[in-house]
Amino acid sequence: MNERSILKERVRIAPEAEEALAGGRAVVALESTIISHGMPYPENVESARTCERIIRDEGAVPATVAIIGGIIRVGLGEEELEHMGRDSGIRKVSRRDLPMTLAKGLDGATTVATTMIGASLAGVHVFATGGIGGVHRGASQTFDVSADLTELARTPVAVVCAGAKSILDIGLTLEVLETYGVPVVGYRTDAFPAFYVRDSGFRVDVRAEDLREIARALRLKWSLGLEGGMVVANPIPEEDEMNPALIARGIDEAVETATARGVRGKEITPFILAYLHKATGGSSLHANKQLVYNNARVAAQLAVAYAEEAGE
Ligand code: PSU
Ligand code: MN
Repeated sequence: MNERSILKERVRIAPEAEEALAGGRAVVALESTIISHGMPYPENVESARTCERIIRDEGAVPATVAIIGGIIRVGLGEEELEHMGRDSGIRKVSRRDLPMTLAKGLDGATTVATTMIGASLAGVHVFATGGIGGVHRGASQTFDVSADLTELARTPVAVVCAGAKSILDIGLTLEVLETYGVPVVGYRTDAFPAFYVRDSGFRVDVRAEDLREIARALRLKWSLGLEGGMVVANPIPEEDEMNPALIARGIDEAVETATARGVRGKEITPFILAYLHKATGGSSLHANKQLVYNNARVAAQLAVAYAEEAGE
């Protein structure tokens, strides 16, 4: 089989997204790891549906990315969203897991890295998520650096996120992004956000008030052949922000517990999220949902601005 027919067979774009893309209209990618491994059922499915609705309300088409039966799907139906949220056996698939997951015909939840790959194969350039992966605390010993960062260095997708969780070493994460040439733009903020809180204590490279300016920057970046993506940092709404000291304590505890129990590799992030949801009596889950909705809304507005920019 030649490359073109493999692409056709293994990357399936939902008709609604395909039509929008063909007409130069706005499409926003969403990830599925946040569904399968980031939140409990049934809130995960509910939240995925809400994101899709928010994106439509802004005049863009949502396209949740997942791997189903060895096919990269860009845009899921109701039943598939339910399947990704309900089935607890779905593996978390990052770039390195992709070839064997496809070859074996398995299902997979896509991380930020693999969602960027799926989006880019389909021609989608804007993606909304919760937080990106990054350099883990203690990475000088463990070498645990998320493949999300290398993906941002090479794949042309803008990722709208609430920064990175402080289970990570945020300072080192920002250093690596700088080395890789990934712009980190604060949307109406000078502070790089830390997921549950609006200010990580670190600053973004540059601030933008207007999404049209970010859309223009994307257009210019890719027109000049500068490969890779962009981080659009969008802080959690003020009214949903968690108490910084409280969440910091929870995260320290979660990280300690994970280490003590020998949780490793790709299990770390899901373990810590679940631990926090329990330890905070659900308030971290509430915050998580609200920040994702906020990102979905801003990503849809950015996708609309990008479509206008690209159409000019
Ligand atoms: N941040 C969240 N929830 C998540 C993730 C990040 O708040 O579920 C997921 C994303 O899919 C991200 C992945 O790409 O965790 C990073 O995992 P790792 O650190 O194993 O690369
Ligand atoms: Mn990791």
